[in-house]
Amino acid sequence: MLEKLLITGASGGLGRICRESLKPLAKTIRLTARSGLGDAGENEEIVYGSLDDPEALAEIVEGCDGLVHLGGQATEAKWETIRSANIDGMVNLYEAVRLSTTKPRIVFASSNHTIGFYPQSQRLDTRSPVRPDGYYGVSKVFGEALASMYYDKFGIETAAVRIGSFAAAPENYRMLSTWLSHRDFVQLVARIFAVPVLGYQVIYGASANSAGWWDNSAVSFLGWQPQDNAETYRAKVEQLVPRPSAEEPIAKYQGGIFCADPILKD
Ligand code: 15L
Repeated sequence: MLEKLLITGASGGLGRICRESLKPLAKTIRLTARSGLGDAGENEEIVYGSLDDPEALAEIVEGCDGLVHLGGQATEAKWETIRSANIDGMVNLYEAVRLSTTKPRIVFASSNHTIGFYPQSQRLDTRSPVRPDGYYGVSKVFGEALASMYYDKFGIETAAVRIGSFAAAPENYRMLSTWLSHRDFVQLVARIFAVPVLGYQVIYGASANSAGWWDNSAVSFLGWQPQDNAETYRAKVEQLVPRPSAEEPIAKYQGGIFCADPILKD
């Protein structure tokens, strides 16, 4: 069991699920975000702070032996926003980890948008070259590279989880391939902290979807066996959502509509 597990971005959708479900992994859960965390529950600590504040981060990270990094910008945005949250913010966070006495093992919420421009007809494994679909995807590629370097140089271990579509249930045709259920994500995080040696790993964060595109066999040592399959929801999706034409980005590319995002300016 971990002594203290830090969750960044704890007020977001993924953060709220982790706040409840990751409790059994640690004696204490430390939650951080800029705001919106409410009152601390049993075995919880709340520390507000921002990824652009290295001094605050040093205090937030100190004493933690596990870290789930969900903070940062989670969709396409103008470059300044991406750079501040996902480039500078990642450097600030990894520096805080390097300089801490506890050097937590890290789960980094990377994204399928690191490989978003691959066609949906192609199956990928964790060694496939990246093909980001926007500034957001590029920033996650940077985050993965940074984590890899901090492992090789300083031995700080990271699992970069390329999350597909984290949701209670699949909501469209693409999500029949990309869906990651709440319970499968929670079980993946538990396995990442359970293995004696992690190193630096890339993992596709998707449930056991029959229509999935991603092969995690290189990280089978984690012993993660996703339980859910988006196929269970196919009939519901077919009933509720019009089928897109094969030429629409959502049906063509693994990153879906992110591939059609323009370069955003003010
Ligand atoms: C992501 O990386 C986003 O954070 C999330 O909002 C979804 O759009 C997801 O990818 C997805 O591709 O479905």
